[in-house]
Amino acid sequence: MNISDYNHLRDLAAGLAVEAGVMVRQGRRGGLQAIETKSSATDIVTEFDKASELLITTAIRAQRPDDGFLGEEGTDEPGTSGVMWVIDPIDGTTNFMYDLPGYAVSIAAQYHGETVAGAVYLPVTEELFVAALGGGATCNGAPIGPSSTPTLATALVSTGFGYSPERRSSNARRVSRLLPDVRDIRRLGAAATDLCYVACGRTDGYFEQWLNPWDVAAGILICTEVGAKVGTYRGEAGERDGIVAANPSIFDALHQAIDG
Ligand code: LIP
Repeated sequence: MNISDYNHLRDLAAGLAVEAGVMVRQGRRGGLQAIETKSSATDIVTEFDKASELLITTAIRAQRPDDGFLGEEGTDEPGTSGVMWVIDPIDGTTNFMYDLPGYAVSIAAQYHGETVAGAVYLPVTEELFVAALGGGATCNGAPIGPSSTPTLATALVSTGFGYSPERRSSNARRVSRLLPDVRDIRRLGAAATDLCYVACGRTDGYFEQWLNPWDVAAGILICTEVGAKVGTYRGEAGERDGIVAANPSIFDALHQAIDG
């Protein structure tokens, strides 16, 4: 695979992220009918999460029958081509349920485990972030880049909370340690949005534990392609590592502040 293959996968992801995003935005206007719960009473899935995943997987399968899929709403197929599509059909479903703007459709293509293309579409603001490995990243076709905020003390940092009470408490402790040392904290409600905002300089940093590949695969590539730094930090109680992303000037300070 080379850059023109990555560009092709990026364009496919981008077209479908917009198509699915427009579908869910229009559907939301008509109200929600089917809201079910998943891992906890606050972890929800709507008929539009499922319809979005179906739209995306059906369209890719028609063009690329040998590719694999990993989707938040249950699509799990290994494929045989080496390409795996990692899909969050609505990242920020709670925002979507409450008709808040921060939700996103996130689609990444991985080749033998490496993310080579990604697209994140924010249907309400109609912003499409895309990246191809080695080819940079854009928002609505324009170049983007991380902020140049020089210190943690002047940084605006976003985070997110998992769905279980224990996970929330553990991140609340981390946030309460960090809060006196930063400009302020935001909880935007969708990891894909958090990462794109770091990539375009709307926030200076972001961290969260307990994320799944579909939340972050496309957003991480969008960050790294514009020079934002992305790393991991030790999760609480030996659990899954957290993800931290930031502009290069504050990355080390933010990483140090949350890792421990
Ligand atoms: C959500 C994230 C959110 C995070 C939640 C959840 P969903 O994804 O993007 O920021 O805090 O734990 O993973 O469930 O709305 O697709």
